[in-house]
Amino acid sequence: MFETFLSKINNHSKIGVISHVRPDGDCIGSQIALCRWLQKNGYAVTAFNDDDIPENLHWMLPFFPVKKPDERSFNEFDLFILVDGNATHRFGAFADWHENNPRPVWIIDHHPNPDDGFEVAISEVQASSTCELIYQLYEEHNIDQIDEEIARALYTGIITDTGSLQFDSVTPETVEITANLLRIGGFKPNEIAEAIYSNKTVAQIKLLSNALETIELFENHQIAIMCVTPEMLQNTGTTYSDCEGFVNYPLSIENVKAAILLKDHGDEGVRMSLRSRSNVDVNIWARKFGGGGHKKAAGAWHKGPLKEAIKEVVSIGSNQL
Ligand SMILES: [Mn+2]
Repeated sequence: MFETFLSKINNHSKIGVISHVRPDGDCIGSQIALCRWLQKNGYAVTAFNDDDIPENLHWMLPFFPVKKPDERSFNEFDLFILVDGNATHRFGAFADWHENNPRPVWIIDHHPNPDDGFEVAISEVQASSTCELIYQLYEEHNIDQIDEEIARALYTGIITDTGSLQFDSVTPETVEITANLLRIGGFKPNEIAEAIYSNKTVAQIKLLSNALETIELFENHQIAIMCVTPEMLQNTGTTYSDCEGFVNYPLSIENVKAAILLKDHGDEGVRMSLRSRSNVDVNIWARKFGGGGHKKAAGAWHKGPLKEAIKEVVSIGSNQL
């Protein structure tokens, strides 16, 4: 899988590695593990992300720093590698800079329908996570280069992108890789699980309680809708970043095939997170609104207002059932 990558990488010396906006465990885990690989093999490497790294991933940053770019940050690099995304526009400031500054761009990713024009594209839609792909880079090159910190970073990405090894993207190989990472890393699953999941604030739980009250079922209980509004954030002293994982609650209702969490951003529109636990393809669904993602998890914006967004997302979804 990494033959081309390994044969061409030594044509470069200064490499920028960028993870997607609104970062998650898989993009940060794979970014850190890739940067450490490049560093161990003699490349000068810098990691960039436009956004704040979620609080529950901060423990990973000492393994490799992730910086916020400014417009001059990118000039010094002769290669860029984008991780966990397959369209330049998912990578924030880099997309604008790159329009006027053509440089080779490679991707390592597992989302469907990649854009054209990447010099090297490791695009494996069936992979559970980008972290699983970075593990394969180490395996094809020198597995002994995975140290304890890299093992923790890769493990985190696999766990967060697979709902803790529950999704249908998980193969026997995924579980074997996860087991190897536990062995190499010398940590217990609960250490990572607690760092990632058991750090909710009381305010977040109150917000969840508000959001649960909004659950509505459509199409004979096959589509579940949940909303979060600015008033709820104000009443509980929270922000939209506190809604992480909320969509799994409506998705866990019996007979529900797909769930959508709608976050009302007022004039900016409505942010929709779509999840499926059936053969309903929420990537196709989200693309009708100009968004996208995976078959089982995708996102999109609606121009609003909230009531209109609910109506349209349900009517488009009903054609998919
Ligand atoms: Mn991913």
